[in-house]
Amino acid sequence: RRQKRLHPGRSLYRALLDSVTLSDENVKFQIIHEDNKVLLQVEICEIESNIFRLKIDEASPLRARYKVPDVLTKEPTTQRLFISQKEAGILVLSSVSEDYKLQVTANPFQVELQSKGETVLSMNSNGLLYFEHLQPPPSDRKPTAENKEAAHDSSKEKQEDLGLWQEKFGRFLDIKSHGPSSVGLDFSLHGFDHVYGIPQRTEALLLKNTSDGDAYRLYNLDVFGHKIHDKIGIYGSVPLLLAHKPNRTSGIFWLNSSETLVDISTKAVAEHTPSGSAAGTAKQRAVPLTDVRWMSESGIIDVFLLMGPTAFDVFKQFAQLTGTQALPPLFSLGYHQCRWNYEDEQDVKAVDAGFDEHDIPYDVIWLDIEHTDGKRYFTWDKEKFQNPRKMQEYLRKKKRKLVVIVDPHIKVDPTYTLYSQAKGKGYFVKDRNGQDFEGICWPGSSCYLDFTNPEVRKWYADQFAFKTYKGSTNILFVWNDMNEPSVFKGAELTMQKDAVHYNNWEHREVHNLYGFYQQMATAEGLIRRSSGKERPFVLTRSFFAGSQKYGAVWTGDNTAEWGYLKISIPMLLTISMAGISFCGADVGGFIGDPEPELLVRWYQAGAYQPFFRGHSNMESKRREPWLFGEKNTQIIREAIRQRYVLLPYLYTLFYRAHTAAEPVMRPLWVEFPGKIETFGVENEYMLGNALLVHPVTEQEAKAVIVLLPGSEEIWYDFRKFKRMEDPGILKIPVTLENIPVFQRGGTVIPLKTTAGKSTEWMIDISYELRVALDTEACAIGELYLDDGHSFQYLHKKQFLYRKFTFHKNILSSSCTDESGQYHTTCVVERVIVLGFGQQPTFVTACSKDGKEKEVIFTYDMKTSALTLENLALSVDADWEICIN
Ligand code: MIG
Repeated sequence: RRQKRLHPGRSLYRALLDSVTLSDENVKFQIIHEDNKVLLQVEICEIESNIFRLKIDEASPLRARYKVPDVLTKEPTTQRLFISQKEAGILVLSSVSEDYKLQVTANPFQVELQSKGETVLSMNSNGLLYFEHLQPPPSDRKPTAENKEAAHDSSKEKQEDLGLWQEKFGRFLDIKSHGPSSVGLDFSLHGFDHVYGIPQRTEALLLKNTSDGDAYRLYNLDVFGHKIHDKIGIYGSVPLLLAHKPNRTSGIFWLNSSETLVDISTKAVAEHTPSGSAAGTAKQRAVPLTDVRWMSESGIIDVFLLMGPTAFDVFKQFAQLTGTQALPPLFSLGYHQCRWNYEDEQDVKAVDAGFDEHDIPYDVIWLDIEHTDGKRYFTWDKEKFQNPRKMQEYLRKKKRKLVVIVDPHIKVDPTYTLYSQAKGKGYFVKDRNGQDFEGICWPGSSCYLDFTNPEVRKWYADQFAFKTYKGSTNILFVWNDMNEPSVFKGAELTMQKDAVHYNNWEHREVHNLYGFYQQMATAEGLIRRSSGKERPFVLTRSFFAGSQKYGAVWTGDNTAEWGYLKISIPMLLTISMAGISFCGADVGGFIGDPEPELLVRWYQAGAYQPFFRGHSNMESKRREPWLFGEKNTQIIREAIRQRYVLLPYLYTLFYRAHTAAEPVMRPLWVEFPGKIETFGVENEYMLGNALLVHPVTEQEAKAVIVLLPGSEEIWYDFRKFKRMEDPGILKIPVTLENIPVFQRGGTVIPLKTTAGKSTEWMIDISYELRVALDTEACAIGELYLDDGHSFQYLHKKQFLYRKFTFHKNILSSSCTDESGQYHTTCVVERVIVLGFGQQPTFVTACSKDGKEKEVIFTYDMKTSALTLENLALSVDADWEICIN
């Protein structure tokens, strides 16, 4: 409300260019507000690989302002900027390469960022830089003339209006003991009218103009039964916005963990382009411009400008700052069966047996809050789970895993060790009076662990040690829920902003980090219980920038309705673009009962999404995949089996996400950055660079309208192998059996030749390579392989990273990364070449040692698919297949 009183116009901030200092790390200068005369310190630096950072803090604050810790993986490596011009109120800074220039205008203060002469973005050009300096509370002020005025300002009426020192929210009173401290800044993105990002909400892929309504909000909240198409933030926040135009992608990363609002407005502006003629006449054309205004409740301004220029560069730049996706253990890419709740040991065994009985693969069964002794996490209900270790041994023999829920609220109960220990050590978040903050959650009265404290995180991590966590084994992994944090009967169902954390920071400063820290501590705990050997799996509901380092996220409590299936695609794409590749939505919809058709369609979509878990609410009917009649069981079985067959490709994509920050699931425009028709597509997506997936999200659909982009591309039906006529917009008939999936010409996809009961049952199953030829009859692809669960790939370089190239009718297998070694007896059994021009006469396979053998093949004239069988070529060796 206070910031919104500042309207676009001439900024009252002026840069004091005399104060400029330049070092290897940064350029610093001060700016002053013409009215209140408060000095702010501006720091600009260039970070290697086309990132610029702008920081604004008070020059001499009354007390330190909150600066988000632990999100950046390290202090970024800076590059020296040069002053290339300093005169008449203008300061121009150049990067070493001279590709980028930052032009600082003194009065009013503005910064413009140019790339090779092209203005990409400017800051404070709408004059919306806003910075509330810290002040002593009105009661402490000496009655000077100026302060009298200030005291008058904070008269009761004004206070209630603007909430400077306290604010009411319903029946809640937020006391702001440090007073107003909000910050804000505007950015103009030149030439851009497509913007994306800033999860999490149930919204479209493209961010909309907010001028006629609410701003986008980043404030982690537990919104049960959230509506579709709402700008309010739900469980997680990543303050990263992406902007795209045909020749450029840029990103703005606003590093602030307090409640944040983002206003967006796109318009067309006239641009003068000097013509070449000597007369110097200027042409005018309308170009788009997007204004983005960020406003945060507190903290400092610390913003990273990710200059791309490609989308993949922006993803890398963001990962350079916040880390890449953790490499998941392979089992966690299988199918997960969850429910609130699987009742007891018998229930777990029965569900497990059901999968085998119905020949449906799955990897993990989940236990929700009811498995505990009265919602005391790290314990078991003694009646229902009398022998949790034995139950886990049973699952282990079946080569399956268990995930249990561990929430951040701790039951107030002096006989509960976790509570009494934490209480004794002072590990809970405090209320504004210094008492342990108590809220209501599942266990009733609860305290909340202060995960912002590193000592608490260490202690918490230790709780996962096998000897401490009774009844846990190394097949048990963890699910962190309710970590926004959710506080029943709290303001907006969360913690009061005036609660107090480690180092006396108020909750308002750290709110959006709470879930991030819990998942960090949990992942650390799972790593530590294995003495650093095993990869953790932790699913979290709340998240922040950088959560990708610790595991997976899901989209929370969706509803079993078609609209939620549909919106899950843009939601997952948005989370993926914000660095978190390992994401998924509850298959079937958490709330309510899906009709069988919806459930089937959801399984078919989920099978081609990164995190694949069926889940359902307590009140909903049982929903195991075999409960909906023979035909539906058959279709769901097939969808899940397709997922398992696809795992080698998916795991390879995760390796790319882990090492090169490429999102596993990505919007079409990322792969086709020059094709404007893809920019808003959100009903289909790319899985890696090779598969285009178009889930069916309409009831009783007989056909879907698919966009196959790229006039120079060839697309193949992934199941029927046939080449699609021409790219463009196609009407594709559908049946309930399948959703449309297409392979892009020019790619090779590694698959397993069949599915098994779980990922661990599939280790020895042979591979198939799906080679889809492009217009030049070429294709390339990769396969990444390791033990699937440990850190040996990292510490001992025990992995295989293979490359498959199809060129001039030769398919060759070679090594992509010689530094890695991993032995497998697994073979490539089958190769299918899609779009092969004519029936070959003979085909041979030769290994590097010169052994040659003839290959059995079949050629299908109708589809032009060439199938090579019984190959038995080692996965870990070089070889060639020659087609004549
Ligand atoms: O508000 O633990 O989103 O997946 O089953 C309900 C019970 C609390 C919310 C999670 C949901 C989970 C449920 N939890």
